[in-house]
Amino acid sequence: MWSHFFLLVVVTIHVKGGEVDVRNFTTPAPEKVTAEVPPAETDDLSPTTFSDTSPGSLPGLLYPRESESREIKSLDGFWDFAVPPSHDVLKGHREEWYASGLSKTAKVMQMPVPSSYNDITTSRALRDHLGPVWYEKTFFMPASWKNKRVFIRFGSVHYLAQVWFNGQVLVNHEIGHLPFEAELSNLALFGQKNRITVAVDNMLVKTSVPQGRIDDVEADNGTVKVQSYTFDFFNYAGIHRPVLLYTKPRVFVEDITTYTAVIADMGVIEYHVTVGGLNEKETPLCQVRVLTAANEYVGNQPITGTLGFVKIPSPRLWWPRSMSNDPGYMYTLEVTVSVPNVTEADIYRLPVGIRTLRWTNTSLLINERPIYFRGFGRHEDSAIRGRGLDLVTTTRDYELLKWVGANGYRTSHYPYSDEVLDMADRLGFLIIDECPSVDTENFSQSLLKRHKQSLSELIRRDKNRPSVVMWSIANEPRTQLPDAGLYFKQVAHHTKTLDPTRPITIALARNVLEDKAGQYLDIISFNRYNGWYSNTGRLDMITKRVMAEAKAWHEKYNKPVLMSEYGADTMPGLHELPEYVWSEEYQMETMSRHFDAFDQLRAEGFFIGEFIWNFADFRTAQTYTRVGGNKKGIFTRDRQPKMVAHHVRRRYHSLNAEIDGDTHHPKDLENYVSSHYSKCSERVKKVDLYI
Ligand SMILES: *[C@@H]1O[C@H](CO)[C@@H](O)[C@H](O)[C@H]1NC(C)=O
Ligand SMILES: *[C@@H]1O[C@H](CO)[C@@H](O)[C@H](O)[C@H]1NC(C)=O
Ligand SMILES: *[C@@H]1O[C@H](CO)[C@@H](O)[C@H](O)[C@H]1NC(C)=O
Ligand SMILES: *[C@@H]1O[C@H](CO)[C@@H](O)[C@H](O)[C@H]1NC(C)=O
Ligand SMILES: CC(=O)N[C@H]1CO[C@H](CO)[C@@H](O)[C@@H]1O
Repeated sequence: MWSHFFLLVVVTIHVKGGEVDVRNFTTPAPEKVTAEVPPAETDDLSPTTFSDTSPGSLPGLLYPRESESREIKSLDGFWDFAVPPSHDVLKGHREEWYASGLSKTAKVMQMPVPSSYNDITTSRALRDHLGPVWYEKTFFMPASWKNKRVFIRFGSVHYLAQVWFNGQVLVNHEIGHLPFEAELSNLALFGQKNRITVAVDNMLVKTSVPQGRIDDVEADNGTVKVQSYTFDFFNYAGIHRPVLLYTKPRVFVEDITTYTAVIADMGVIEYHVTVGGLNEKETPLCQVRVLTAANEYVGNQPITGTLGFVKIPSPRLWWPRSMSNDPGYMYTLEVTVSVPNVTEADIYRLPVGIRTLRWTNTSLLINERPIYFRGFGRHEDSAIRGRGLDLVTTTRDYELLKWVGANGYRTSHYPYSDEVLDMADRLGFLIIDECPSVDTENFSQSLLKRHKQSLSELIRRDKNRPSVVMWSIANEPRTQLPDAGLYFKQVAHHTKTLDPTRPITIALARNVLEDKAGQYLDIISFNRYNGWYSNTGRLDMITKRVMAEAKAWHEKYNKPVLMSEYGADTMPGLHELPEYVWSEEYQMETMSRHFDAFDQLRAEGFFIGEFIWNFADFRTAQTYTRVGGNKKGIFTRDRQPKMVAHHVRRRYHSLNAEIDGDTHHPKDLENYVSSHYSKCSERVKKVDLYI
């Protein structure tokens, strides 16, 4: 069965420990799709199966950083690319396209990496392709790397990746948006050409994260497989993030975990270093020092030991934007490991921000000051590139986030790239870091296993980031379903076991009364579209409903509440008075009615933030409710402001001044009208504008 084939790819590789039996792929997908049938009897979520096993420690996966002991070579650029025909998607596997060079067996084109492959060509078949596509790159492995350990690291391949190196199975990875790596040392041809082949499969089924379904549908030329999913963004696929080769010495810094604290006027960085590559009976020497942002050592002597504390008198704390004149201050933790007189020293430099985080039933505090979030849900999405990392778009997005006065965002609906989060750390944005579970339903053990795995990999990657102040363990799951309580209890427990230092949330969307998941969270986030999906066109049915719902969530769970999504689709350039849905005026008034609710809620003491859906317009699957995609952005897809962006900007900068005492008020928030108006508007601000 189709869904079984999908699972088989992963299962077979795991079972055989690095040897894919490609004969398993030679059976073409048969007639009937049975994605709805649970693949195994263990898929039941019966209470007896509830005993959360320990999270299981993953090997470290530090971001590749150059140092005296580490070299990096990028494999980004054009790769050979081939697509099996839609009526025979397993052709590549059957013909062993990895065996002797893709261009020898298939018709290839040049495909840029990183990028999604969907929107680059003019081919409808490629945009809507379902199943594996093939990438290949040849490159020279430097002869000077012969005595090093060499790794290849993929920032993200969506959804399922199978990787061959010089024709041999290397590694496979499931779940897009998260990095993976594999060692090449024993397989590489040093000083010669090497070949890396990747099959990327975009199929989503009932037990993938996120979920989707595949149906057989009659078309003009016979039956075809059709992918559908309930989430509202296009399922872009490809090699989405950089592919890097890098070296380490034999004994190396495998992982670093840091925790920071402030005691009186003393900053403390607690660190745990895992050393990789040790032979039996070898004892590593681990030395740790801290550097300031100006690259000066703090203290005279390194601290020795794989576990320890670095004390920093009068530390410069990591603050979010608007809460400090110097947001995003980062120290560097310099870790050196070696087996003395035996191995070359490995040096790894990890950026670290010193901050504290604490939460109560009504607030989330950073450095003992309460946070009020003002920002967005976003997407990694741009024209032509799809979900591929694009540093130009990344930089533009942060420029716009600064311009509009936001202090944070949620990485809806999957983990964003390392590069994007590095900038959040440095610029002082607050991040709610979300795993790729969207619209979660049909709970099963196989789904739970992958869902937990996505959180393990997410936390392994982002645990040291000061910008990450919350884990979002799902978006809009069906928390009213009978198994939802049991399911999310386990996901929450898993997450808290991996990281007890950050609060967890879910962007909830079911009714307060029927929800079964909120009890396991630290903070309640909710998505609601008053005036849009409900009571469309009724601007007079927003403010009180938002307030009532936020209060109901707080009353039910006695936890801090934030509104994680609200908004209205808007066609840029469409103006209409009085306000009519899809017009710029309607979007602006929808926001205003929410702002009113938020200000009243803030006075209640438990309401901790407002996130507009969405930062920018983005691509979705084709449907009659979407014009070129979702248009709820306050910026267009090419990152220009809609009318409402100026309105939001005035609010966010006002909040920065009012709540955080931010003195960097932009001079151009208001355009000059007349001196009479300026005096008037001072008075107007104090009265109800909606009369
Ligand atoms: C979940 O199950 C329902 C009912 O069987 C089905 O309609 C729906 O498509 C399933 N969702 C997924 C993602 O498989
Ligand atoms: C129809 O499908 C067959 C294989 O099933 C394929 O060979 C043929 O090219 C298809 N025709 C069109 C017009 O797509
Ligand atoms: C390493 O070598 C130096 C000089 O050869 C020697 O002084 C030192 O004791 C050695 N250290 C260890 C741990 O063997
Ligand atoms: C927070 O809420 C919990 C559960 O509702 C309650 O037991 C606890 O006393 C509350 N804490 C405070 C400080 O109000
Ligand atoms: C997991 C699985 O079904 N593996 C099968 C792969 O194919 C060989 C024969 O070609 C079977 O023996 C395995 O059981």
